[in-house]
Amino acid sequence: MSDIKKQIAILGSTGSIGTQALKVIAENSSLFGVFALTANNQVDLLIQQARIFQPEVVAIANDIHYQKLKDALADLPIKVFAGDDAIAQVAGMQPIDIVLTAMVGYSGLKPTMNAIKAGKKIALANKETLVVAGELIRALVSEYNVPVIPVDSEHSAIFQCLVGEGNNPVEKLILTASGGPFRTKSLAELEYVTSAQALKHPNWDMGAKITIDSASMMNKGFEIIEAKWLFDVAPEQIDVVVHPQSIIHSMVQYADGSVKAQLGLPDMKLPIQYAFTYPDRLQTKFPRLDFNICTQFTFERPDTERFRNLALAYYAMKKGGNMPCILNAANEIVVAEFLKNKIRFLQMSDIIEDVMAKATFILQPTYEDYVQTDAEVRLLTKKLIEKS
Ligand code: MN3
Repeated sequence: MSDIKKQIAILGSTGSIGTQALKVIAENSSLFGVFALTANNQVDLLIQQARIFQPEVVAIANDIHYQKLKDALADLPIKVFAGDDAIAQVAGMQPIDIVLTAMVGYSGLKPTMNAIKAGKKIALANKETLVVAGELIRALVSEYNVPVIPVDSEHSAIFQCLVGEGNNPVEKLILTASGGPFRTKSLAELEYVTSAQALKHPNWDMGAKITIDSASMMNKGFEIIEAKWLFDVAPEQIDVVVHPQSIIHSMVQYADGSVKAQLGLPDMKLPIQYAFTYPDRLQTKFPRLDFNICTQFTFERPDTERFRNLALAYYAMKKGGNMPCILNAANEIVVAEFLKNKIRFLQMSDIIEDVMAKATFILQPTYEDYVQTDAEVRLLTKKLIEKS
C-alpha cells in the first residue's frame, strides 16, 4: 500500500494551511505520505509535526533554529536542513509528487519555481508567488507542463466551476469577499481601528498576515491578480462581490450568461484535500452546509473608497510588469508595521500608493528584476514610514 501513497511536501507546515493540510493527510494516511515539512521560524511545532508524521526531510528557514531541530530529531532517520536555499532545494526533491506551497509572502517564489522546474504538481496556497511574478510562473508552468491546483478557497471554487467545461469561453470570474471585520465601518471609524480588531476575522481562522490583508481587502486585491494568472483572463473579466456569509466561495459566468458557483461551509481542509485528490473527490466527515440554517445569502458592491487596496491592486494588475511585485513588497512591510502598531490602518494604503508611484517600474521584469524590486521596495517603504 505504502508505495502508491502520494508523497507530499508541505512548505510552511506550521502555518494555518500547513496544519490543516496535516489534518487532511492524517485522516487519509493510506493515500498520502509526508515526504518533507518546512517552516520559517516555529521550530517547536515543526519538531512536534516531524515526530508525528516522520517525514524524510525537514527544513527550517531561520538557521538560528538548526541545532535545536537537529538535536530534537537525532533519534529519528530524518534529514535536517536550514536556510532559504535548502527549502528551495527540498521543493524539487525526487520522490515528491505534490508540493503544497503554504508559506507566507514573497518567500514562496523561489521554492515554487524550483518545484515547477522539477516537474512537481503544485497545490498553490502561497498567492503572493503569483502576485509577485505571475507572468514568469505562467511561462514556467507551460514550459515544464506541471498542473497547478489552487488551494485558495475562491480559486478552488473557480477551478471546480471550470471542471468539465472544456474550451467553453469564460465571460467573467466573480470572486466573493467576506468583507472582513471592518465591512460596515465608516471611513472615520477606520481611522482608529487597531491591529487587535483587525485580527478578529468573522468567518475564517487564518494566520496574522492574511488576516490583516483580509481586513484591508488587500487579500482580495491579491486574489484578483492570482485569478488573472491562474485562469488566463483579462483584468476586465474579474469582478469582486462582497458576500458576508462566505458560503459561495466564488463563481464563473459563461458566454451564455449562465453562472456557476461553488458553495460550502468555510473550511480550508476542503480545498486543500481537493487539490491533493483532483479530479477525484474523497468522502469526508466535514460538517455539511444546511440550508435550513444558512437561510440568507447577501451581496454588496465592494467599496474602494473605504478599502483602497482593492483599487490599488486593480491598478497594479492592469499596469503589469513589476507593479504587482511593488504592491506586494510594500504591503508586506506596512502589514508588519501595522501589527506592531507603528502605523495606523488607513496609513497602510497611503504608504503603498506612495511607494507604487516612487519605485522603479519595469515593464518586462526577469527573475533578477523581481528580486531587485522586492529589495528596493522594502527599503523605500521603511523610509517612507519613518518620514510619516
Ligand atoms: Mn481566499
